[in-house]
Amino acid sequence: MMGLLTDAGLGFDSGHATTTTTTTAIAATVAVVSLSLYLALYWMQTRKVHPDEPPIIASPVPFVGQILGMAIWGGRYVKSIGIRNQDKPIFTLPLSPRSRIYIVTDPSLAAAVQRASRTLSFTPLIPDLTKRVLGLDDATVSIVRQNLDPVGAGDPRGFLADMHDLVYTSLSPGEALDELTLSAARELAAQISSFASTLPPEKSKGNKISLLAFIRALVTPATARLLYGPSNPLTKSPSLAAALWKFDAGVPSLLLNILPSLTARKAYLAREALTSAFATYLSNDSHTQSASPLVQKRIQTAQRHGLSLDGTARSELSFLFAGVVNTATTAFWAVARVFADNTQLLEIIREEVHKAVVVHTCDKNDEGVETIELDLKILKTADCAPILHAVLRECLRLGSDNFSTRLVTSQGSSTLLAGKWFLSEGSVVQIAGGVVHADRRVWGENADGFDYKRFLSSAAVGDNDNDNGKGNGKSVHPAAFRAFGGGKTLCPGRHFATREVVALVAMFVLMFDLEAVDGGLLVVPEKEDGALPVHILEPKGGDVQVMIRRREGVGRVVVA
Ligand code: HEM
Ligand SMILES: *[C@@H]1O[C@H](CO)[C@@H](O)[C@H](O)[C@H]1NC(C)=O
Ligand SMILES: CC(=O)N[C@H]1CO[C@H](CO)[C@@H](O)[C@@H]1O
Repeated sequence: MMGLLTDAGLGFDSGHATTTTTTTAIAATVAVVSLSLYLALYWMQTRKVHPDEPPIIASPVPFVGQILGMAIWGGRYVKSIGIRNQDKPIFTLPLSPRSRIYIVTDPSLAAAVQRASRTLSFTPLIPDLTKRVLGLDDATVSIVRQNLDPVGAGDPRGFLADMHDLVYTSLSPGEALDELTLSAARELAAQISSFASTLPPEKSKGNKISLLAFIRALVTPATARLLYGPSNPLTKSPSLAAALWKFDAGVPSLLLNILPSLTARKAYLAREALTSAFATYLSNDSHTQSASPLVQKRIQTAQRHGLSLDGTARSELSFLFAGVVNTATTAFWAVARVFADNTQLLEIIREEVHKAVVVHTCDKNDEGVETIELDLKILKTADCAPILHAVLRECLRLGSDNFSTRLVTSQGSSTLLAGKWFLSEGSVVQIAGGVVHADRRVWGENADGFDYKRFLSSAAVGDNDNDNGKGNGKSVHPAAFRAFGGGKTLCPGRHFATREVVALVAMFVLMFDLEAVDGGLLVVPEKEDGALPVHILEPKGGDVQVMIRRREGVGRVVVA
């Protein structure tokens, strides 16, 4: 650069020599100063705040580069750094000389982060996150902020702590969960049966559908109905189901919070439409009386803590969102995998599911087709339906690049993570699910590919909490499966979601045949990992078109 300028200067006639020399000198000075500044910044970003701070990954563009990388490449940015640095169980991305993000990629260190829930906590981040994403007003945020982390039994409990306990208790295995699962499966069965009755008789080519949109259109109203009862906002106004997905698509932009009413306009408008529909729903007792017991208790909890109608509406919108979004997208991957596999997976699953078909009635209904009656008890755990459950877990592993986020709330020895790593107060720690899920040392050489067999361990017992199957022939660390988060933020809906998706896939394989549009097996698309991963990843390149056909002799499905 300097050379170029000097050469250019020599080209001018001698009358301008002084000016040229001055220009050259200024240019040289500017260049030297910029270079020094750059080197100083570069050096600064490589400075640890403490000798025990995790290794620093420098960016060619000091500090700003990390943010730019995340903004431009989304989840792929941190994921690719993590994969390139797998020798480091934790590393530092400096955002400024003092603020940093620590990225954890090692399962046992992830477990240590989860255990240190007092000094590495998610809860202090909730008020700001929910404010951004849900648009909570100041009064609601101040209620959300109260007593976030009660420790002893006598400590006052804030709104979030109460809600957290309520949801975890209600969705744990037991009678209430069985009831909820039953109503979910009934809703799905009713919708699937009524769709099946619109399909032309078997042997035709079938109907063309967009698979992801189709499954979302099944799961969204079904979940709204089973949680919020027959007068739920989505049944009253079906266009709101689409609004929920517009809101979903805009969550990363709402999180970034750079002029959301412009940069996330569609999501913003969708969220407001949903909020006002929820407010209308909530203000009429005859609507809420038919909601599920869990939702009725949620509404009472909100009232007890003095949430406004608007605040309660937004809180319930977030619950419906949590209940729908990941479940629907996961169901899409599971259905696609089962029908795309060329290793007889479909036959194997059909055989497995047939164990749960209690009455395969011979009394034909009006249209001369049979009714399938599913017994959910047989499907709900991996004991009886190991392959279906393994397929689901493998879809979750491959589809989840989610980060578990924690704030470092105090400095010094109390945060020497695993007795080794210094973490600076006020920084953010993220367990990078995408990196852990891609780690060959954890999952084996075929970590990139779909292999449900890795989750068919003999230890598969009960509900799915402790079964991570086998990676490299050895059993996988319990914190290595990140799709449901972990520690204090472990998803309370994981059992329910698992059962719901299993029921949905079971109904699909029993009722339908799916093919690629030009015939032959479905092709499972790549996943879109460019966006900020706030949920199970979507297919790259848009939805998948498939031909759907009713299976021979099968008319409708009901749930026992
Ligand atoms: C396949 C489906 C699902 C997946 C992959 C999933 C995943 C997750 C993850 C990763 C988190 C933790 C977020 C974090 O660490 O920051 C979470 C939280 C949560 N999930 Fe799920 N989820 C699913 C289904 C459900 C369902 C069906 C419900 C409810 C009916 C639900 C309710 C919740 C709630 C309420 C939270 C927040 C918990 C809290 O910290 O208080 N999820 N989910
Ligand atoms: C409450 O809902 C019921 C049932 O949908 C309806 O008949 C009634 O008019 C509603 N009440 C108000 C005040 O909107
Ligand atoms: C950091 C991040 O993306 N966390 C998300 C993980 O998944 C849950 C459930 O979908 C979200 O609520 C979090 O925001």
